[in-house]
Amino acid sequence: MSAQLSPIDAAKSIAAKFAVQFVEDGMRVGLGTGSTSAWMIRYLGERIKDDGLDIVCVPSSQRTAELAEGAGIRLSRLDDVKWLDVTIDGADEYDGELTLIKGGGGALLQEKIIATASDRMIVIADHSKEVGHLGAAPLPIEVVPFGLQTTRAMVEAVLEGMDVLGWEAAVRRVDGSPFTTDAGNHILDLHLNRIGDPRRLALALNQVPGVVENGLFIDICDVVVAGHGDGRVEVT
Ligand code: ABF
Repeated sequence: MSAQLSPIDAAKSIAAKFAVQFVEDGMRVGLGTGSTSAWMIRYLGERIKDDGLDIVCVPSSQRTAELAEGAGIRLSRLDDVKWLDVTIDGADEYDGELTLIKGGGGALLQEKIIATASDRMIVIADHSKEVGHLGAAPLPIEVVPFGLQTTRAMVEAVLEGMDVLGWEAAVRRVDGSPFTTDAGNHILDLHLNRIGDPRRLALALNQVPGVVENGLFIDICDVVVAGHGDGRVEVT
């Protein structure tokens, strides 16, 4: 690890380095998206090169596919491998039950598909992502482009009946235009401040017709590897 890394980057890097030790020869591995996953991809590439690790990986986004190809990682499609042994991915927040908010990077739909299609999901994060209650980070939801503003209004109406402290659904924009996901959809960022009942909220959001998926990962994550800036790693 380079000496000039910030404490946050050092924490992400050490978590990623620790987690790639869980990957064994012959495994089918889901690759997450984001800056912590970028470290993981780099370390997996090193294990392939240095230890002769023989694995096949499914990327959760186009960005990750490009990084993995650059690291010399063999890629496949989920439909070709059908099931994964393990997925390693980052998160925006995690709580004591290992419930997650994901999707800050806009890849939540494919991330959720590969994590759910895995025997094991390992989250890698800097320890500051741990929270007592989810919701300080915005909760992203992926929505179809058709009727975007109508869907947004329907989502806000759902939020008013939920145990949350904020009710705003904001269209994520890049250079003034709605952000578009790899699947051609848009993202609404829900500013909720505190999510009292993640399970009820996740179910209610997915009932809105234009909503494809929400960024709450419930009963999906098995292990969190949290890194600290001083090189310590905690496994939960
Ligand atoms: C992805 O990357 C997302 O689901 C999550 O939003 C984000 C975590 O970002 P980072 O690793 O850059 O902190 O895993």
